[in-house]
Amino acid sequence: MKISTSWPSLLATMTWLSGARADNPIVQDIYTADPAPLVYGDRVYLFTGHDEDNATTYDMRDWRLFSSADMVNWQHHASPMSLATFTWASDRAWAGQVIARNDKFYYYVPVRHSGGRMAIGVGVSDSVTGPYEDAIGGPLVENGEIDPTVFIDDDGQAYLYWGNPNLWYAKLNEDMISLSGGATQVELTTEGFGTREGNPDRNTTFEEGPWIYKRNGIYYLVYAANCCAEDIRYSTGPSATGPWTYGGLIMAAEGASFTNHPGLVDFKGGSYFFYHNGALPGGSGFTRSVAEESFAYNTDGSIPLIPMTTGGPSQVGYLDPYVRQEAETMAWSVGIETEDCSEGGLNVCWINEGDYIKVKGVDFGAGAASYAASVASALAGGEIELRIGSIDGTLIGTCSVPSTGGWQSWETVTCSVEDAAEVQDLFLVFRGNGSDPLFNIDWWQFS
Ligand code: FUB
Repeated sequence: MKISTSWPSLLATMTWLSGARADNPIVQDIYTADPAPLVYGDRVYLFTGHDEDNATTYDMRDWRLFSSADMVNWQHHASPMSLATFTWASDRAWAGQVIARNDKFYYYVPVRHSGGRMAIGVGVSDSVTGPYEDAIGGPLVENGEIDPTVFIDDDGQAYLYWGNPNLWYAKLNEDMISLSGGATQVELTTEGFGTREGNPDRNTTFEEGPWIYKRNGIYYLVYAANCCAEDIRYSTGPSATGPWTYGGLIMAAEGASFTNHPGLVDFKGGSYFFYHNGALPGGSGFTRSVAEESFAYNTDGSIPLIPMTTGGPSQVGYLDPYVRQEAETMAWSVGIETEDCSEGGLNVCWINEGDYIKVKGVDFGAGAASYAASVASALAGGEIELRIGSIDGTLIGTCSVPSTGGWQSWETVTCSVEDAAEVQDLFLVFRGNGSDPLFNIDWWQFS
């Protein structure tokens, strides 16, 4: 999605972007949906669905992945899995979740069985970032319902929950790719899932998108509730199979998307709630964007009401500019896109005059003396302005980017840097002539 550089000035007039922090939604260059965060090592890996540009119905063909060590700067990764992974599936790359076990990663997703009904497939990979392969060669579950969530209890038993309009669970064998026994339908009682008004066919608030986990001895089932628009509610229980007790509203229906979808994790001492809305330009129920909020559980374990914000969480740990940073690591961007890079991973592309990338909370320490970046250009190239604080903040350096003879012909350029010390928000502001793309960037590093 090529968002015009003019849209921030339009949005600047809106109060929701007027604060110093405006890092929601997390991804600005494509539409993302159905967040599924996974804490692994010292990072949060955020798996999402992907709404195609200009979609007017669900048009979802692959899944996307982003990761962060500080909850504000997100590295974009190559797509970990797509519909093509499941040769038996035709469409609807919908809401999934990844879990780690047996030194592997398992990605449970709903897709439509070719010519048939919705089913749940499972991808497997040796690496959290994928690529994921079809673990079975066919559906793990097929009952026309969607939105798998997966959880491994303290005793090692894994559970898969899913469903819309019903709610189901099954135990997974230790191989994570077969069921232990059959599927059980959860009885949707108003004690367990609250009362829905005005829909005699669905008298509880449960709609879809369950997210199961355990925290401090309490089992949580968070889900998209009511319809439409959906809000987010939750239930708690004494075991992974309930019985469930309705807990209340977490996030009200708001934000220009008629669906929402929860994903919750604890990371570096904080609690985080991921969801989606239609906050990007062109946003709607079919062109959604994933966002995040930090929150604190109440002392009894209940979850407070969490409003959608454009600020998002505070940063947990600063970014080190003295190690190689992928250019596709950012808190915010305007105008750029990402693509598969011949050197591996992704590179930033479709850079035009005035586009920029914001990297938040960069710890320059005593000071930086120079900047290096790996760049490529089939056309004229341009300049990378290094600015502090804002897109027109203090200029600490300017790097010239030559034509390198190809969009994947990489050269390292360097430039000197002055007045960069302590913790700063870094803006890479791209300059050049004309309307053609200027250059690509793979990575950068200060010294
Ligand atoms: O993204 C497609 C579907 O919309 C998901 O599977 C649901 O949870 C809803 O978000």
